[in-house]
Amino acid sequence: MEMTFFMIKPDGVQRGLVGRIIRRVEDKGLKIVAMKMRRLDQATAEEHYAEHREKPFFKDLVDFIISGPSVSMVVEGKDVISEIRRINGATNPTEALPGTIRGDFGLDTGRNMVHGSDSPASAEREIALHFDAVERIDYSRIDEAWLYE
Ligand code: IDP
Ligand code: MG
Repeated sequence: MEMTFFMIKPDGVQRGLVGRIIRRVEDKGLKIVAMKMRRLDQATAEEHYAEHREKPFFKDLVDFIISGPSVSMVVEGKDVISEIRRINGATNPTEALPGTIRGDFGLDTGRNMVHGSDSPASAEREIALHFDAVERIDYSRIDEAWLYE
């Protein structure tokens, strides 16, 4: 089964959307196998967004992501990397379709509430950056036999 790194950014926490966002992940049948709330430190935030280091928005992005608590998860399921990105919606919330998190709750690219890994290589890198292996719980969900054929 595939795994991805999923994060509710500080705006999602401040706006009281944590429960509603997690609900969308659970409703889809995707399994949360690790979860924690913390405030990211500067070095971890810069490493997380390393691919954007040269972009003009990099400093604002890092400042924002460390500005308050965020909720990080490892999520597991069939095609979970692309499924989470579909649930998140397009990067710019004004282009994200209704029914997606960004489409339903956001208006600004710099305040788009959620992060999801964009490839298997990113997922592996981001999971290792944010979680120790012992923080991931290997368990079965009772609905799995009815979710997958
Ligand atoms: P993604 O989160 O949909 O994968 P990326 O292109 O990887 O989008 O960008 C990472 C994050 O950087 C975005 O989620 C958004 O918060 C921020 N970002 C991306 N492009 C811009 C921009 O043009 N202005 C401000 N912030 C941006
Ligand atoms: Mg990205």
